Amino acid sequence: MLFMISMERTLILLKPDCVQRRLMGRVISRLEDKGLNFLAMKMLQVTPELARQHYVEHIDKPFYPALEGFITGSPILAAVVEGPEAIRVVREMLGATNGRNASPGTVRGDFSSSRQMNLVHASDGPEAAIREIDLYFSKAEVCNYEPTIRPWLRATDE
Ligand code: FUP
Repeated sequence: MLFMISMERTLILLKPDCVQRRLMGRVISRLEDKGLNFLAMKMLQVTPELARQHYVEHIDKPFYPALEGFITGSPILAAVVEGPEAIRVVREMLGATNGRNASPGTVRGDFSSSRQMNLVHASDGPEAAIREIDLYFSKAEVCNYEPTIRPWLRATDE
């Protein structure tokens, strides 16, 4: 049967450390090399209000003030990425939250030695993905297209 694997969209943020360390291209290349499809992308500076909306479940945690200072301190790149099971696949490509615990071969395992400065955010589930994509992008900013290379990325039943 066609389309048994769920096509998903996820929000990724290349955080201030990723931008400042000139790692954007390498992270984007890893996701493109995997066969994921970029549907939207923009740079912005996160405001304290947007930070509070994004990290709403962490607002009362002791580390929140430092996290807000970090995420609002310098520009980020936000993007929407699509692919089969993209939410899980991207999270696994990033590795554990703390770069010091992340496996070699993952983005954080290869490039981060920090819990806070872990380079990239990715949505952790389908509801978070919808909520977060909506926080950063209008409907008109998300391009809906089928990549022409599609037949060479996966079999027709996946
Ligand atoms: P993740 O789902 O991997 O983004 O991680 P969490 O939702 O657990 O945490 C959100 C962000 O808070 C992470 F990017 C790292 C940061 N953080 C800290 O700065 N200090 C902590 O003690 C825990 C998390």
